[in-house]
Amino acid sequence: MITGKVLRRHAGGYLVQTTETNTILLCPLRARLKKEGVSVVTGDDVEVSEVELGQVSGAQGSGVITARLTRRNLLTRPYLANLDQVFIVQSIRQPEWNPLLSDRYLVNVQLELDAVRSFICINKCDLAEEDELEALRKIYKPLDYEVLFVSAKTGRGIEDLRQHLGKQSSMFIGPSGVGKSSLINLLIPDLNLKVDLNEELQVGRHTTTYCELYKVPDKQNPSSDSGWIADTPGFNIGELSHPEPKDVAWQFPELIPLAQECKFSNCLHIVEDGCHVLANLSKIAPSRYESYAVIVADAQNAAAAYKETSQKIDGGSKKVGGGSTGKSRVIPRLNERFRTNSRRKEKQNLNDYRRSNSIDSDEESELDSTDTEQ
Ligand SMILES: Nc1nc2c(ncn2[C@@H]2O[C@H](COP(=O)(O)OP(=O)(O)OP(=O)(O)O)[C@@H](O)[C@H]2O)c(=O)[nH]1
Ligand SMILES: [Mg+2]
Ligand SMILES: [Zn+2]
Repeated sequence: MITGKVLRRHAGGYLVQTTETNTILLCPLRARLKKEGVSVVTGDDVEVSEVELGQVSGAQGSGVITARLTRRNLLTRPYLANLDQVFIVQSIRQPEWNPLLSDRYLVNVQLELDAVRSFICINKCDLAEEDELEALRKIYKPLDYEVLFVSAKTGRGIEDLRQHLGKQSSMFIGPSGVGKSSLINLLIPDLNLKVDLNEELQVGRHTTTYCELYKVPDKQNPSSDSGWIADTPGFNIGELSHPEPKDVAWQFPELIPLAQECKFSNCLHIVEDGCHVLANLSKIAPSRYESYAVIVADAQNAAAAYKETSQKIDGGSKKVGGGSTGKSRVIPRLNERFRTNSRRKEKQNLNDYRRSNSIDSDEESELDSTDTEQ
């Protein structure tokens, strides 16, 4: 049996690197798997058959994916499977360090990938003063997040980063233009990933457009098994799905012990009476509490907007039939303009009309109409 790792989507199939020989094969998904709705994403381990060697589009041969092996985990934004650790990459300048971004990525990764370790990797350190870097480390280190200072320009911290990558499956995640691809180019000689050539740009240009996995060589021992790193397209927090407001505090390690002492168990630590977090704000880094409050507020707004939309949809449908059997159907409600009055509505109108004109019910029986609305 041949197994391999999915590097990325390519030309109607996937590039798969075989485990034994490191051969890169272009493999479509077997039709049966498609029918069964089996999804395959970058990072998945798969079984391959019908292997034929020889140059094909961007690969050393071809094959067919016949099974997806068990997935350890799956991140949905971006789609990546089987991760051991995540490096949240931001630059200190160009674009400017943004605490909310890192905190929002941390919350998302923690919620989706329970047991996966996150690192904060600050790039373009050649553009910063040491004390501002240390100030950031002081915020995150006590929370058990390791902070790495690197520069793809000067090479600072690259070997330390390589040590941390080790033999694990890792990914770089972060906004566009922070230097994710530049760092991978330093880690893997001869790779030459496309990077943005305009160094002064304050916002990225989305140079990387798909997720791809690369093997990172171990410099000390090039023949030994190495780890994987995924380069990903930069994206902003607006593209992430919102957590439930009540789940956010559990993703802030410094809030958890304080939150246990709040008066109400459903306290969101924003305005509530008897909130132990609010009473102890001096113990939390201001940028971290600010991030927490913004993430909760955004999540609440998203939940309210969703509720409003779903109510609007409900208002546009109605239940019909079923009686006491509970087998009613939901059908769309006709727009007011196209609706004929129901018999009940007609009777009501008629009674109103009779009352206001003092007419006896027997006299006007021909005013009854039929119900044409379903
Ligand atoms: N000064 C400085 N510039 C850097 C450093 N690392 C990367 N850059 C520059 O930053 C720009 C963006 O780098 P990329 O590697 O394309 O960034 P990216 O994160 O991959 O961006 P996307 O692919 O758009 O998500 C390029 O012009 C790099 O030359 C660094 O350490 N210092
Ligand atoms: Mg890139
Ligand atoms: Zn509270």
